[in-house]
Amino acid sequence: MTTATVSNDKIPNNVHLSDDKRLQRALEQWLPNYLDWWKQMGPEGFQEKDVYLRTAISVDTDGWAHFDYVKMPEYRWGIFLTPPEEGKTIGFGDNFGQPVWNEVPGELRGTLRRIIVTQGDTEPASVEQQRMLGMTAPSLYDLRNLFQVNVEEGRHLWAMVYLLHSYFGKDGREEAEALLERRSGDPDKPRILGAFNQPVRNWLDFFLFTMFTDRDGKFQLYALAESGFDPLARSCKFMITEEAHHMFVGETGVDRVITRTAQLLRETDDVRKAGGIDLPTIQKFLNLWFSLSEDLFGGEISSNAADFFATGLKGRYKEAQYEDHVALAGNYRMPVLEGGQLVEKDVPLRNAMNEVLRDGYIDDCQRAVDKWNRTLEKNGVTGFKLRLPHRRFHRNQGIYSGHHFDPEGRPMTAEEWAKRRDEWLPSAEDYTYVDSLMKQVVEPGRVAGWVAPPSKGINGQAFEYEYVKL
Ligand code: BYC
Ligand code: FE
Ligand code: FE
Repeated sequence: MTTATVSNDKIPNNVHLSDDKRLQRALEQWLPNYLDWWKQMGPEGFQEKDVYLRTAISVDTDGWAHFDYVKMPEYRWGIFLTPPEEGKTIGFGDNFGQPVWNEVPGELRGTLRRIIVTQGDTEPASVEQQRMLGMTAPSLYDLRNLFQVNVEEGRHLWAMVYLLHSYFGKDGREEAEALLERRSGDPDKPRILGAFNQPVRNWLDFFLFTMFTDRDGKFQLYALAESGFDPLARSCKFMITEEAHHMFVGETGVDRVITRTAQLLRETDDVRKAGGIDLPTIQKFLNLWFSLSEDLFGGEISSNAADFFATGLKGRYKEAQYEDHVALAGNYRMPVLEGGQLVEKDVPLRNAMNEVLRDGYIDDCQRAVDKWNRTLEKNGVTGFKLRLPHRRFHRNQGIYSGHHFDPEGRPMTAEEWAKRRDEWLPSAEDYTYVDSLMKQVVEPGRVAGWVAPPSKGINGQAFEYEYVKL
């Protein structure tokens, strides 16, 4: 299969869409519904503006993307899968070593559809969560990055809808419609996973969301890139390429906020008075988005996860790094609550696969936090370090949900928690303050007072570049 795209197709793709007229028609029918959704729920206020965007045009490692001015509704959302590999076999589970599937095995149909729908649902959800942020962008550069993330999440939805339409017949088409009907935060038709119903009110939320929540995306996509269902594996593999920029926006976004805060701390002890975001507030937002994102890995002890692994639908992060791909032997030791006490328990490894994936995620998050702390140090802040709260802190999924723990992971009563909650998570007053800083700054080269400019622009352009033509 070639990786070239046929540029005059309505839907850019490297899957020979024009050879499958039925599928092409089905997707072309979904397209206007998608565009209606985008216009209604996509970025508010900038649909007619030219934005300097990256568009995926192939899966070649160099030259996969093209940068140019595009109006967002005219973005060419395409379908790209990494090329199939000759003789590829399933890398884990009970079917280890068997050839990968290019059709859906009948007995796995329901489970696989569910995984694809869950993955697909997060993509439009995040666009919905972020739709008002353009109104308060701290710079033209940030405005452009927001829209870049948004259009690519739109493309990720396309990637999952392609799979639903191609491999799941009528149910797949119905699921594809339903992906456009659920709404983030809507009590009657919410998005599927918790964090995707949480408001992203301001740019501090946004930077922490792209840092922590998109990073769950990275780990889930890596796990699905191992799938024995090869079209899913190949779709996710290419999605990871785009994901790197989303996490870059988050990680450097937070780094720029703390850089600015550190500058203000040289002049004053009262960062808020100087219009910055004080470090304790940043820590609380970090605690919130890290814990919400940890929940996205599901329960510590999960028969779903065991089934996904056993059947070969979802592997581990970079499965090749493990020696034993069957994982029938061995346990994962974890502290479990029994009668209010934490007791170490051995859990069969397959049932602990969510926790294994979460471990890798937490390490990756810690690496970024260490980097932020080096930024603080370099900028003369010695008395404060950011830190990840304990994995038991503020959890709403899994064995620790329904219980209370402090950021060190120590159990506490509901009364103590209620008393101290606002020390650890953003209070209404913290939100009011951070929201009050959010004023749109869009003159090229200017930046809001609560965040430092980036060290460089996008695609070799200067920070002053006119990333969005207003
Ligand atoms: N919220 O066995 P359990 C991304 C449900 S992000 C609500 O513990 P399982 C992106 C669960 O569904 C990546 N419900 O969990 C980022 C189950 O329900 P049922 C998205 C939850 O199934 C930023 C029950 O609780 N991709 O791409 O092992 C911007 C018990 O489940 C939650 C994926 O998630 C939650 N947080 O694992 C844009 C990959 N957690 O069956 C995009 C596909 C669990 O009792 N999904 N539940 O009704 C999966 O692999 C799994 O569904 C999960 C859950 C890892 C999410
Ligand atoms: Fe995505
Ligand atoms: Fe993303």
